[in-house]
Amino acid sequence: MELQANDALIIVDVQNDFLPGGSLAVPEGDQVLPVLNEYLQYFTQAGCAVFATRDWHPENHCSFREQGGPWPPHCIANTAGAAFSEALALPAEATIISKATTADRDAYSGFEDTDLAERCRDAGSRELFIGGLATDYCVLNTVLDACREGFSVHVLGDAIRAVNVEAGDGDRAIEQMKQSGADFLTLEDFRHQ
Ligand code: VGL
Ligand code: ZN
Repeated sequence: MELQANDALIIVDVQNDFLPGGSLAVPEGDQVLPVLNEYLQYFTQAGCAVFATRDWHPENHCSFREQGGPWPPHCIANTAGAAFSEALALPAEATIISKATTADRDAYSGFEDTDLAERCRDAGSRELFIGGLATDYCVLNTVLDACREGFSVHVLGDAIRAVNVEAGDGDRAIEQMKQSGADFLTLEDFRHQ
């Protein structure tokens, strides 16, 4: 894989609440950290734009169980649980995209109610490389929106993990992303060049 400077890396929701010990921990979510850090080296070396999305909910967010939603409270803006993992080597130049920031709306996709598509186009990016958490929610919906927006989408298959509320959700999400035109890569595709 030969990266071009106008390719963009999108890291989805690598926040403490989605990691082991967090309020909505994704099984093996921490396993994406060293993998994403290696990808970050390749993308920053190539001069690519890096975007990091984050779930950034108010205390009374509609997705929380006490409001009738499906999830325990998670990623409440400005709390430790909403912070990016300390173990993620995000460069200072990374652009942070906050989503689902109002009580009445949820957004699994980093493109929903944000300027992410516009920012990718402003960076001259047509090829987007996407990894993070969780495969069956925010990665899935970010990838589907990226395909709909007309980007050429590459999922970093070794840098995603699923919640799997129902067994097989992660595998079905991968199938859906492939059906929508995304292809899947791993670190092996970037090594030994
Ligand atoms: C997510 C569940 C609730 C995610 C966000 O980032 O995949 N999942 N909110
Ligand atoms: Zn959320």
